Amino acid sequence: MERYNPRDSEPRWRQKWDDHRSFEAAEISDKPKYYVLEMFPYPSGKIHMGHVRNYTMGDVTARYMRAQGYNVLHPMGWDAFGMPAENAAIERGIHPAKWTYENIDTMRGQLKLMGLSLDWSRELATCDPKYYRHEQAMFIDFMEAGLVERKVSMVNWDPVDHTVLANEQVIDGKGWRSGAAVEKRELAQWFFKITDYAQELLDALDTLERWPEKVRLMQRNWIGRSEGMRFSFDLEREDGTPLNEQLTVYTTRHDTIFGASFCALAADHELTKKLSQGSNEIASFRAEVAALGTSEEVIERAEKKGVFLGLYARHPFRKGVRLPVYAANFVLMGYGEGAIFGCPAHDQRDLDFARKYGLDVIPVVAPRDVDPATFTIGDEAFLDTEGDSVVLINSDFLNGMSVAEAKAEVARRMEEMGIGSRMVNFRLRDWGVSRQRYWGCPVPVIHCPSCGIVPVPKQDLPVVLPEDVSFDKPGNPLDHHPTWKHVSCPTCGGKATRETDTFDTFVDSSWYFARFVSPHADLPVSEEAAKYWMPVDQYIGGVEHAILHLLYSRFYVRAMTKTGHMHLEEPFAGLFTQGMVTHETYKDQAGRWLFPEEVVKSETGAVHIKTGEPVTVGSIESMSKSKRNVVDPVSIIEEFGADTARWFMLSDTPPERDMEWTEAGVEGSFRFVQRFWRLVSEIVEATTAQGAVPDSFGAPATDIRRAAHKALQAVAQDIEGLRFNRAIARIYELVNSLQPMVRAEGLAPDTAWALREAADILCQIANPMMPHLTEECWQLLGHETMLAETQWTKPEPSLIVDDTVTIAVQVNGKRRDDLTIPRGAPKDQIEAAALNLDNVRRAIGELAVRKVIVVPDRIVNVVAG
Ligand code: ANZ
Ligand code: ZN
Repeated sequence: MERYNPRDSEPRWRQKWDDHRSFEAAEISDKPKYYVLEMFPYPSGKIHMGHVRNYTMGDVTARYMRAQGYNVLHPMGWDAFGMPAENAAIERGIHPAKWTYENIDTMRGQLKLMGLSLDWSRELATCDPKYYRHEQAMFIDFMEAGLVERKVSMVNWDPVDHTVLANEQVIDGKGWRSGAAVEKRELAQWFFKITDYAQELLDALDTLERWPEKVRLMQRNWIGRSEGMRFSFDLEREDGTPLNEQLTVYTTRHDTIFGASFCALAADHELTKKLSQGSNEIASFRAEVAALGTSEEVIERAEKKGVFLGLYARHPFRKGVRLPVYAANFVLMGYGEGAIFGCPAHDQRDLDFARKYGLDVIPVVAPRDVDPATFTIGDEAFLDTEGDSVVLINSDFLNGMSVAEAKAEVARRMEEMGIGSRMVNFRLRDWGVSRQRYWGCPVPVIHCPSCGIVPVPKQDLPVVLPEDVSFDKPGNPLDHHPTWKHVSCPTCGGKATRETDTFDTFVDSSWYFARFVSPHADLPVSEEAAKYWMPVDQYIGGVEHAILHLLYSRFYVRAMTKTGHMHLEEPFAGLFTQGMVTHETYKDQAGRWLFPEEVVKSETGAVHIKTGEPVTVGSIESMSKSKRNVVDPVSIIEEFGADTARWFMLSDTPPERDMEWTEAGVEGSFRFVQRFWRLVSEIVEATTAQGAVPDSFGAPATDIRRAAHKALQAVAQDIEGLRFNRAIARIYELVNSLQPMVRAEGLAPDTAWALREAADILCQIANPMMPHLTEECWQLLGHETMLAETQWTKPEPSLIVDDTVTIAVQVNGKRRDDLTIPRGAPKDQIEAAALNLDNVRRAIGELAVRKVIVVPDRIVNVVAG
C-alpha cells in the first residue's frame, strides 16, 4: 500500500475546487444562508500560526455548514492601510503601495496553501480606491446626518519631526524616532459621534447572546456608564476674597463629600491655563504633564503629582472649611468636567496624592461594626461601598447611612441648594478618526477660505492618494506634496485646499464585512444582498480586538442604518475569540534567543544544531518574533501538508485557550493522516463498492453502524458548538473502533457493507478539518462527487439512541438482580428474560408467580406467593 503523499494530493484538490468554483457563494438563493468570517489580516508580509489557527477554525465551520445545505459566505480580504507600510517606505525607500501589494500576493499564496474554502471572487483590499471610494461616500453621508464633527483635540506632537504621534509612538514621553520630548498640541480633527450611541451600544450588548461574556463585559467597561453628580464649589483666594468664578466637578461618590480634602483640575482645564499665564511654576507643570502624552494608560501609571493653584474651594456643607485647589496629572481633561474633589480615604489616586502633599485623610465610610473613633486609613484607600456592611461616619447628617442612602441625600440637598444635579456620564469618547499620515483613506473634504468646509461632490470620488510622494521629510507627505492638495472649491470655484488627514485604519475595518456581501456593487452595499447575508453569523478573531474594532463596527452599522445604506441592528450575531499559539523558548550559552528549527532535543537535553552547544529551554510563551519562538506555517505545510497542520491546530486544546505548538504534536498528527489513509485503503481492499442495503445486520455490523452514526451526530454537534478538539477526539475514537474490524478475515456481506458506510461517514466528518486527505479517500471509495460539494449523511435515529437499558428486577418488592435489555423491548420479552435470571429463579423457589409488573425501561416486579 502506498503512503499518502500530501505534496501530490493537496495541490491537485485545490485545483479541482478552484476549477469547480466550489466555494463561491451563490448571490442570493433559496437555501438558508450562513456567513462565517475571520478577522481579516494586515498584510505584514507572511502568515503566522495565529492566522493558521484563526482561519482553520473558520474554515471548519464553513465547510461543515456547506455540507449541511447552507449557502455559505466565507470571504477574505486585507486590512491594508496603516503605518508599517509607511515605515517601510521611510526605512527602505519602497513605496507603501508596492510593499503592501507584494505582501498581499505572498500572503494570498500562503493562505491558498492551507486549503481554505474561501470565496476569492470577493477578495478586497482596503487600500484599493474601489473600496475606499465607498468609505468616502459614506463619510459624506455621515456628515450630512450629523454623525461627524470637527473639533479641536489634543495630539502628541513631536517638535523635532514636526509630526503627530500615535500613543504607541510615544515612548517614555519621547518621540519614538526623534527621541525629543513630546508635547501636547491642540489640533482640529475629525470625529465620529459614537457617544450619541453610548446608551444604545450598552443596552444592545444584552441581545448578543452568542458573544463571550468576557467580551461583553469589556465593552461594558469601555463604554463605562456611571451615575453621578455634577456640582459646583464657590472659590476664594488665599486671603478669603471670593472669585466670581465657580469650580464644577463630576463625582460618582458624592456620599464622601465630608471626606473631601482638596480639589484638582486637569492641566488643560481652562482655569489652570489661565492661571499658568501668571506663574512659571504652573506653566512648567503643564509642560511636564503634556510630555506624558495622551495615552490614558501611561497617565495611570505615572506618579501622582500636582501644583497648588493658590485658590480654595468652599465646602458646601462645612461652614468655614476650605479645600486647596491643585492642578494634578491624574485628572483628565476629556472626562466629566476635567475637575474633581479629592477624597483620599476612599480613592487610591487621591490617597497617593494626599500623602505626597500632606493633605488630610478623613475616613467617612467604614465597616458597620468598627468604632468610628479608631478607624484610620493606611496605605490603601477603603473602597467598599456595598449594601449594609458599611456606613457613613464623620459626616454630620449622613452618619449611619449606607452609601446609597448618603448619595441620595447629598444629591437631594445639592439640588435643593441649586449647586448641582444628578447626571449620567460615559467613559466612552467620540472616535477621533484623523491621522496625519499618507497611507490611509483621504478624508474627502475641501477647505475653502470663503465657503468653509465643503464635502467633495460624490461624482468626484474617489479622492485618490497621489502616487508620487516622498518620505524624506518628517510629517504628512500629503501635506508636502507640491500639487495634490491645491484644488478649486466645488462650491465657489475659488482657490481651496484638500484635507490632508487620512482615516484611522479602524474606519476601514468597521464595514468591510458589509462590503463582502456585494463586493462589486456601485453602492457601498447592495441593500438586497445585505438583507440576505447580514448579520455575520459567526465572527472569529483575537480577543485583542474585543473592544475597539468590535465597538466601532457596532457603531458603523448603526450609522449606515441611519444613512440608509442598510438596515441592521448588530453586525456580528455570533463571536468567538480564539486563544494564542504558544511555543517553548530557547536560548544559547550567550543568552541569545534561538529559533526552534535551530535546536534539536534529545533525552540528554536540547542542543544548538550548528554549534553542538547545550541550549537553555525556557518557558512556553505566545509565539513572537522578539523571542524567536515562532514556527513558520509554510515550512510546516511543505513538510507535512496543510491537513496535518490544520488537524494539529485543532487537536487537544479547546479553541478558546492558548495552545502549545510542539514538533512532537505535528508528527503525531502526520502519523494520524497516514493511519486514516491506511484504514480507508484497507476497507476499500476488503470490501466491494457499496451495493444495495442488506436486509438485516448482524451484531458486528450493527456495532460498526452505531459507532459511525453516533460519531456523525457527535461531530456535528461539536462543530456547531465550536468544540473542535472534541470533534477530533470523536474521529480518533471512530478510527480506533473500525481498525480491528477491517483486519478480520472473510468479512460477512453485512459487515462489509457497514464498513463501507462507516468509511464514507468517516470521510465526511473529517473533511472540514482535513479537506484534501478526505477528498482523496472519498475518491478511493469510488465516489465521483467531491466532498466539498456533498451533503453529509443524516444519522439514522435508531442507530444513535443508546441501545440498551439496565433495569432492576424485584421479587415481592425486593431487588434480586439487574437485567440489561434492548431499549424499548416489548413487555413479554422483558418478563421472560426477568424470570429466567438465576437470582430471580432462586428467589421465587417453590412459590407460584402470581403477577409480573413490567414498567418498560424502568423496573420489573415479580409477585409470587
Ligand atoms: C470624588 C470621589 C471620592 C471620587 C471617592 C471617587 C472616590 P467613574 O466611575 O469612572 O465615572 N473623576 C471625575 N472626573 C475625572 C477626571 N476628569 N479625571 C480623573 N478622574 C476623574 O469615575 C468617577 C470618579 O472619577 C469621580 O468620583 C472622580 O472622583 C473621578 F472616594 O469624586 B470621584
Ligand atoms: Zn468656496
